[in-house]
Amino acid sequence: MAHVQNDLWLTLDAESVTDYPDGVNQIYKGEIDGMLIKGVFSKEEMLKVKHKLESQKDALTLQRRTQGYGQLLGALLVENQSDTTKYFQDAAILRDELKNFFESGYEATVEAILTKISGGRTVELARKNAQQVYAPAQIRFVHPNQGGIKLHRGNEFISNPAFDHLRQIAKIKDCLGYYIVIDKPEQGGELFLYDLLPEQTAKDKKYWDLEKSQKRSYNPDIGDLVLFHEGVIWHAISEVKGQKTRITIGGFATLSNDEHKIHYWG
Ligand SMILES: O=C(O)CCC(=O)C(=O)O
Repeated sequence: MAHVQNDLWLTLDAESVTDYPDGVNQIYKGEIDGMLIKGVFSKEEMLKVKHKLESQKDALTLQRRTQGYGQLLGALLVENQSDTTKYFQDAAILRDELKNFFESGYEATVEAILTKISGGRTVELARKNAQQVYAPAQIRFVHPNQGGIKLHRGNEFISNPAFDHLRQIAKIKDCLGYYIVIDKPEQGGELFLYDLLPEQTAKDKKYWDLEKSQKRSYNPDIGDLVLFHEGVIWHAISEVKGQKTRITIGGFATLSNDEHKIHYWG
């Protein structure tokens, strides 16, 4: 398979992303909704990552945080509003731990793939200064029978003061999201995109009938990377079924305000 194009969604091999050299900007501008890039990490590497996550669980400096859908390992930017001190401390710890988890280099691999679709822009992990560097991602554990990750989109959260610095350097409104599958559940855990929901404020969403809404679903495999218009398109992760937890690692990406760079963070 070289690539398959359905409406505004692309499914491609990691080698074929070069067919979309300005892909990040095309998603940012809404020309493409997203892309599923196959085999960015090998299944063997992801299996090792999963084993390390499990076997080193209690030895890690960072502890998993409980979330509605399960657990999160990483730094949480919106945790303390404008006080991002703890965020940057946790981000530094996570960056070190990712070096131990990913033999191939997590940041190097993500940057290499984003660079191929960056329109010639430099891809850089967002940073506030030499000491305060954003985390490249969060690791999300979606547990079985907990309802999945509820309907949301990035633009709901960007007025949080935690984003004040990012707002100065990057176009965080309408930004992109990405995630890579570390382990798949037996059933469920698909990404659902809802195209026709009203453009209302987030508080109205509890009244929306998601069952009846038009939706598309994507089910990436272990090692695949999904990059999509996370800030704009309402989306959810369906409930996980079976015994296994769905494990993904991901974050956000967008153009710098001067459009010379692509910044990413988690
Ligand atoms: O599957 C994931 O890691 C989360 C995907 C998602 O909901 C997001 O990126 O906003």
